[in-house]
This record gives sequence, C-alpha cells and structure tokens, in this order.
Amino acid sequence: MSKHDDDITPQKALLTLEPKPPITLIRGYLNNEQQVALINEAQAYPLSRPEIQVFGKFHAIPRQQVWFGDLGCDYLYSGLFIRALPWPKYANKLRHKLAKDFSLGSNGVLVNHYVDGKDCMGAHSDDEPEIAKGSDIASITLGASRDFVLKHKHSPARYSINLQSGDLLIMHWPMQKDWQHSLPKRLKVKDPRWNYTFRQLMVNFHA
Ligand SMILES: O=C(O)CCC(=O)C(=O)O
Repeated sequence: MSKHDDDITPQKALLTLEPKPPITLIRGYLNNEQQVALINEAQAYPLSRPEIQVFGKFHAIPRQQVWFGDLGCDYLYSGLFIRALPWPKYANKLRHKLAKDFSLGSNGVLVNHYVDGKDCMGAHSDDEPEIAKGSDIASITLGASRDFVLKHKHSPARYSINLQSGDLLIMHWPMQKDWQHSLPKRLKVKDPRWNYTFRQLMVNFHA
C-alpha cells in the first residue's frame, strides 16, 4: 500500500478513498547530480514520435519515446513493435540502483519525453503479455512536475499525484490489473519532462 498517503489526492469530484492504489512513492529518490547526469544523457537518446492507428487513422503519439533493454527484450507497445536498443550508461546505473535498493528487477526501460504540457499519455494499464506476471514497474520523473492520475477499473476511485523531478513511484502488482494510469495535458506547463519506466519482460517473447 502507499507509503505517502498525504501526497495522493483523491480527485475532488469523486471523493472516493477506497480502494487505494498499490504504490510506493519516494520523493526525491534521485539527488540533483543524478538527475543532471540522466537529463544530459537523455539529450542524445534516439527519441521518436511514432504513428499509431486509432479508429483507422494514423496519428503521431503525443510525446517522444525510446525503449532500451537486454537482448531478447523487444516490446510490442501501443500496437508498435519496438526492438530493444542497448542500455545507455546512466539509465543502466539507475536500473542497478533500483535492483539494489528495492530488489526491483528490470530488463527494459521505456523513456518518455514530454516536450511541454501539451504532450501527454492517455489512460492505460501496462499489461502487455510480455510483461512478467506479478512484476512491479518503477517510474522515475525528471524535469517538469506533472499530475499522474490513477483510475480504478471497477469503482469510481480516482487519485492524482503531482510527480516532481527526482521522484520514484513504484507501481506494485496488481496495479496493472486493477487500475489505469494517465498523464493528462497541462497547458500551463512549459518545461520538458522525462519519465523512465523500468519493466521486467519475458525474454525472447517475440523471438
Ligand atoms: O510519464 C509518466 O509518468 C507515465 C508513463 C506511462 O504511463 C507509461 O510509460 O506507461
């Protein structure tokens, strides 16, 4: 259950407190030096805005992304097949830090870059079949603060967390089964944000 309930706001319109999402929030998990090293490294990431088909029409996704992972950890995400690129130095250091601090194993990371508050991610669950059953997903925020919204699938419960640079959010199993999450547009936000979600995939699932 959440370690920082004070930081998680039930959305005012609904005022539903239960159930609570199975998450752990660690404010300021990365210090300034670690954040700067990652943001500098991210300037060289081969980011793209691939097009996906929605109701028969192709649209560029409203953010940039890249997937890094171990050999055999390719990912079919939002209908896109993404071959794993080799781990960059600081992203790899961060996965080892998460493994040491939380025994949180991961063999791939999706990096999302939101250029400003117009970029966003719609409501979804990270429940692709190649994600190892029962595994947790760790999410790191760098740059601009943004609201992260959680919506329970079988009740009106809805929460919002303002994620800030350096924060770590661990989404524990069975969050991806019972909840959807999203990063809504926030037009007042003018600065960029990076998000790293570390995932454990079944190796060679797409071989
Ligand atoms: O940017 C975020 O915090 C959300 C990222 C996300 O939902 C995802 O990668 O599945």
